[in-house]
Amino acid sequence: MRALGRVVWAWLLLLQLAGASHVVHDYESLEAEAAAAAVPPSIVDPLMRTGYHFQPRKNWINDPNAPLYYKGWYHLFYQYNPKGAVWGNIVWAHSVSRDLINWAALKPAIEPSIPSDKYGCWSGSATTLPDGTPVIMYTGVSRSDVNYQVQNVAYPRNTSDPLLREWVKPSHNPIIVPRGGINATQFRDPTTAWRAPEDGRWRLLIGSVAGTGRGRGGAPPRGAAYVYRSRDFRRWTRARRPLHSAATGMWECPDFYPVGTSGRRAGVEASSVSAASGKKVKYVLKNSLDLRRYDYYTVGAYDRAAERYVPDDPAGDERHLRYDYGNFYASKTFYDPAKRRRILWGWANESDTAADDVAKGWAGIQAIPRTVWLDPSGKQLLQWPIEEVEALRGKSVALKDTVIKPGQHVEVAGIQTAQADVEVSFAFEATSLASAEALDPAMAGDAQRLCGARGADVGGGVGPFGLWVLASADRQERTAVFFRVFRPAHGGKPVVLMCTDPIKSSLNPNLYQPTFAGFVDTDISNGKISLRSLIDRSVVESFGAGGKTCILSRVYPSLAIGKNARLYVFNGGKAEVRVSRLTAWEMKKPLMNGA
Ligand SMILES: *[C@@H]1O[C@H](CO)[C@@H](O)[C@H](O)[C@H]1NC(C)=O
Ligand SMILES: *[C@@H]1O[C@H](CO)[C@@H](O)[C@H](O)[C@H]1NC(C)=O
Ligand SMILES: *[C@H]1O[C@@H](CO)[C@H](O)[C@@H](O)[C@@H]1NC(C)=O
Repeated sequence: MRALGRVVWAWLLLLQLAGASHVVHDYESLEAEAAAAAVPPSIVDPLMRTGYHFQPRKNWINDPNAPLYYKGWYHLFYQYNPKGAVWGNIVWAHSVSRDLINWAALKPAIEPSIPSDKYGCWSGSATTLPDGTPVIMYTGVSRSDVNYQVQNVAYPRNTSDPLLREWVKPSHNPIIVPRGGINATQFRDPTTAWRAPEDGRWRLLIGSVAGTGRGRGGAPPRGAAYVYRSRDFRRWTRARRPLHSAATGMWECPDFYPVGTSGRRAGVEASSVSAASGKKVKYVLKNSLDLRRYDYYTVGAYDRAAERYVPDDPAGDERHLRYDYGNFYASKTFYDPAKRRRILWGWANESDTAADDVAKGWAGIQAIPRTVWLDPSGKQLLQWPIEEVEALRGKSVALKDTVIKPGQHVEVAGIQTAQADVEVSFAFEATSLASAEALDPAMAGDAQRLCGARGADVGGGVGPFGLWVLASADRQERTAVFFRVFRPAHGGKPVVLMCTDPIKSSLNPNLYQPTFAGFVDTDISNGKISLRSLIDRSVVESFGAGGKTCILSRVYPSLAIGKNARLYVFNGGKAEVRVSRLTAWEMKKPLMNGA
């Protein structure tokens, strides 16, 4: 796989040289800026580059595209700039893997080559046809002046090739164009199609806005997911009304899929569900909100006859359930037939400056793929890193039954923790819940604001307790991942907040370091809660309460790099907290696209 990677990278290098004269103006000025700016040396330290998260050897990446499984291989395509570390010149880069962890880069699968994608090959999805052939549908930009968006298809040239190295664009492209009042500049990111067994027709969604795309009276326009139907995957007609819409601005990268209601982890393939199948499912509709730059979802019902989706919670579109409360965008799921699970891929951008990215030569990673399934409550999803990532675990250390007194911290020593997988179970006396902080009603609906006001260093009652990761020996630098428990003003069950606080994560002042937070819908009355954090040099990906609340944060320490990175458990509350069990593993490096 390595040799393969090298050939491909040599090829990409050629491409880069050949295309050097077309480098966009933006990029040139950023390069000059990078040279002039004082980029802190730690930013370009190779020990800051993530190791087991998906990324190419260099350059800019964004959305994951068309994840699929074919003849023993997982495929991931993604938005990629072959010419630099900022957005532009986008092609569909292509990598293959046996296990979703070790990756080999192939040559780009889709590049601008026809009139209907001449100015851009943007995001899209794959659908497996009944004969097993995967087909990709993606957004092409066909006019440069207004970013005019249409949808194209591409098929494998050789279905005997498990690596699907070559993709052909049939001459009937584009196959969907913005007609009937659709704003052509806001019409993109087709989903995987599903086929209703009742009538044999395919359906898919395209992200857009309702009407002209202008909001009323200063409100954001209505984001919409339009349904297109086809018998032959070639002629598509739009259903009159969108599957769903809400006044949250342009919807990018919609995703729509069934989840089983049994509480089990098994995934459900969308075309296997029909009125007659007897499968007990709910549906998830996810949209990437262009205005807010986060991925929001609701759980609800799919009315097949009306071709409409109805969230279970009528206020769901405004309640803001998110896959991840940190840097996580343009995500997409696929059904993995090999292990019968649904897997979520999402893009995490950088939090440093564009000039830093140019100096580093790379920008963007994909989060560790997550298995997603419906929580037994039926109200939200659960997410957990795919089991394959555990194959990277090496040397480990453990803590057992360790009490962390109020105001104290304990170091987890004995392994390197710049790249680690940490699982911890916390416990406290249920009686200490009486000492939990009162919840300010003004912030009861806004986790991020609450955590901004009650960060890791503000003393509390029950919590803040959790981990300091990527910490320097003197703890001057540290990123806190923690919980805090609140008593609601009018009684009721305690409210649990999960936060990542990077305010002290680096001495470098030029970073975007917001506090990320989400509420955890869990019953804490038994005094127990768990946390898992995947640490990979400049990313910390955390899963609270078994995957109920997830937060991915990018951090760039200037001291806590490589062997100097430490890990601690801390307790900033008044109540004693016990670590029932903590295990931390060093993480090994997988094959990563020839890097
Ligand atoms: C198709 O792929 C198979 C498997 O990689 C290969 O043996 C065969 O030569 C390919 N056919 C063509 C026409 O490229
Ligand atoms: C289409 O959307 C763009 C925003 O991308 C907006 O500027 C433009 O006014 C819209 N066009 C029409 C006809 O409403
Ligand atoms: C990631 O970068 C930060 C800092 O530049 C921006 O504020 C975010 O909008 C951006 N996220 C996405 C999804 O583009």
